[in-house]
Amino acid sequence: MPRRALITGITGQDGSYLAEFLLAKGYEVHGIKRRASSFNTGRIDHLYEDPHRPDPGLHLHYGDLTDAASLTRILAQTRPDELYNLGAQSHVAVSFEAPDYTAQVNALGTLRLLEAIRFLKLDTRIYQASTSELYGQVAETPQRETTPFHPRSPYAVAKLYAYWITVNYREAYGMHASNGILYNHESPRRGETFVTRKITRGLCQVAQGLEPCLYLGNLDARRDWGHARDYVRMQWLMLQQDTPRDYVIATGQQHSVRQFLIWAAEGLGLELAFEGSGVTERARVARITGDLAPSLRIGQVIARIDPRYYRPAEVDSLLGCAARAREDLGWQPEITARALCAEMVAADLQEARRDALLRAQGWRPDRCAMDGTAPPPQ
Ligand code: NDP
Ligand code: GDR
Repeated sequence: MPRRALITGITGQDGSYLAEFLLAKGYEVHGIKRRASSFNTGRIDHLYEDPHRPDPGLHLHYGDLTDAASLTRILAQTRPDELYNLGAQSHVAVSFEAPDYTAQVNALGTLRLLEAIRFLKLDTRIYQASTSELYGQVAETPQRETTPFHPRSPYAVAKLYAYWITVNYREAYGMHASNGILYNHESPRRGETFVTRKITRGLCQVAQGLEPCLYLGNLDARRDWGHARDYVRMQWLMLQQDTPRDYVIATGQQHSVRQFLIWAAEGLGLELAFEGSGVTERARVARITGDLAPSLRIGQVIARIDPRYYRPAEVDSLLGCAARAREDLGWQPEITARALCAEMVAADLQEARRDALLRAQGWRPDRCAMDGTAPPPQ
């Protein structure tokens, strides 16, 4: 019998890499997807087989972390050996706009899953997607599993509840439930509004003449960025241990948002010069090598600050120490932040070139793509 895994958040960045990883290991993979008014399975479409074929590896179920009935039904039907709770309202800035919903999904959604597993008496191992945002205003650097938490957003406070309810069910009911305290991890599949993807996608669009300028918030924030592919391997490893335990997962290297912007520009053959400060800071093109940015000229401003992207409470600096993961699990990240940035630029450049080509043929993005015919070239 193949092992059976259930993934919440399978349509997200991590869910898609984890599904790929588990399918390659021979798992029967089940995923929970939300009902949406348009397709939301773009990241896993390449994994999906016709469900009418005998023994498809991947099965999708409609459900929602705010809906205990759907979670209990899916758990009762699938009886998974392993549950990966990756589903979340995962955007920190958005959590200030929708704090109640964020708590419903991120905090109580986790409780609903744990309680359903307890009620159904399942012998399921549980991975909870915890986060470095728990440390928020950091008490020590680098942070490790023993560092005190000080969350700085409704997102992080909701994740704090999820962290502790996972520990509580482990201690109270002997469940095999573990928290992975993961630092930022990115990839070409990263959501377009997180800063790394916003930078790589935005700069590629600017380079291809699709947008005039990229607008960002706090360039001084520092993060410990890794690659999502490295991090899902660790999620699986945690559930293969005899004893459940919580782990920090990080690269141990820290960079600023400004540095990531500089790397992305370098990937396009651009050298940047920064001028101004605070909300007036901007980045100009100082030198161009190669032909990856055909629309740009020396002196052109390609990135500016928009204070709308500042947060009511910021997490200035995060840096993790993954010594426990290294010692217990033999885990080491393989991809550096710089290589990650290069991979993201390469993927976004391909997309921007395609869009530039379409635009040259008369396609205009100011018209709903679903309306069919594009307006005539101007
Ligand atoms: P994404 O935002 O890419 O994916 C989130 C997933 O959760 C999507 O599949 C989304 O569905 C689903 N989801 C959102 N709301 C609900 C809901 N109400 N019910 C069911 N599913 C829902 O996040 P990542 O893949 O980057 O992150 C995975 C997890 O890890 C998240 O819990 C995140 O908070 C956590 N984390 C992420 C880190 C990172 O750097 N990436 C670091 C630390 C923790 P849909 O596709 O329909 O929107
Ligand atoms: P984060 O990721 O909040 O760390 O949460 P994000 O990429 O959104 O922000 C990182 C830092 O960049 C600064 N920043 C900007 N951020 C965004 N989104 N847009 C901007 O224009 C911008 N300009 C500067 C932010 O202020 C911040 O300091 C991610 C998510 O994946 C969470 O789910 C996860 O838990 C944590 O990482 C670890």
